[in-house]
Amino acid sequence: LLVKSPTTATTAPPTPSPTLAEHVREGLRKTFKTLSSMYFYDDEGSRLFQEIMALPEYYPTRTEYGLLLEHAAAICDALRPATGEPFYLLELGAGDGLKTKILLRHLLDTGAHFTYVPVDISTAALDGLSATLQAELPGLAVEPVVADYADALTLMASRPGRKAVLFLGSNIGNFLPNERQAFLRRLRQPLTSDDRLLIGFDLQKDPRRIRAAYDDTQGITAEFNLNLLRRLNRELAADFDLASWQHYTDYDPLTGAVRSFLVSTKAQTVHLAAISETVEFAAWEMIHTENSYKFTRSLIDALAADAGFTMQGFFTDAQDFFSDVILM
Ligand code: AVJ
Repeated sequence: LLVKSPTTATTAPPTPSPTLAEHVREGLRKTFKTLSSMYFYDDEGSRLFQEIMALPEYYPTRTEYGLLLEHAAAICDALRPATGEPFYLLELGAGDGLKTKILLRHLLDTGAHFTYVPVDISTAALDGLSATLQAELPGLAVEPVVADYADALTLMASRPGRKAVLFLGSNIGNFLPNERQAFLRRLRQPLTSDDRLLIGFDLQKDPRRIRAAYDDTQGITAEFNLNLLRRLNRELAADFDLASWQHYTDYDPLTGAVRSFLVSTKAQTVHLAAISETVEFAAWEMIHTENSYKFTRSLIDALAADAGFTMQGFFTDAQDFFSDVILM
C-alpha cells in the first residue's frame, strides 16, 4: 500500500505477475476453460481499449460522458458535503480520467475544496493521470493511492470528512452476480452514512445494439480479445498460434450477460513453457474471457439494497442507454 504526495514521481517496478501464472493455470485446467478479463490491459490491450471507446458501435463511454456533462451540476451537488468538512473524491480504476475531469472541473469551478484520490494497482497508470491533471487542472489537489480498491477505502476511512467514491464506466459489469454482490458489500463496510458512491451501469437495451458493441465491424474488439493470447505467449512463453483462434461474443437478454470467448478453430496443443503446462483444445472449444453485464433499474435497486445502500440519485442519458447511480 503506497500513498504518494501530490508531486512525487514513481518509477514503475518490473511487473512480476505470479498471479497471472496462477490464474492462467487454474483457468485452463477447468472443464470449461476461462481466462480473466483483468489481464486484457497490458500496454497493447490498453491501447486497443482506447480504440474500442472511439468505435461507432461502442456506445457506453460516449454515452456516460454525455450524461455526466448533462448532469454534472446535480451529480456534484449530491457528492459534495453541505458543510465545510474535508472532502475526498476517490476514484476506483481511474483510466484516462476523461469522464472524471467533467466532475473535477465542475467542482473546481464552483469553489469546492477537495482532494482527488485516484486509486489503481498500476503505478504507471496513476503517474500518467497525475501528470495530465497537474497540467490541465493546476489548482487540483491530487493524492494517488497505489492499492487494491478495498484497501484504499479502508485506508481513507481513517481520515475525517466526506468520501465520495467513483466507480465509473460499467466496470461493475465485469463481475459475476455473486462477485458483484460481494464487491458492493465490501465497499460499503468502511463507508459511513456521510459518504457517497457513484457507480456507472450499462443498461439493457436493443440486444442487437449490445451485441454489436462487443463485435465491431473493424475487428478491434476481436484484436483486444486475441491480445490476451499474445500476452500469454510473451509473459508465459506460450505458443498460441493466433491464426487458429477467433473472437466470439453472445448476449443473453435473460441474464443481461455479454460473454466473450476465444474459439479454437481446430484441435490443437498449446504449451506454456513458463508454467510447465500443456493444454489440449478440441476443435471449436472455447475459452471464456469476459462478462459484461447489462442492468435494469430494478436490478440496480435490488443490488443497492442488498449491500446496505440507499439510492440517492439515478441519472441516465436521453436514450436510457446508461446510468450513473448515486448510493449512500
Ligand atoms: C472496461 C469493462 C467497461 O465490458 O464494456 C469493451 C471492456 N470489453 N469491449 C466493457 C470491454 C470489450 C469494457 N469495460
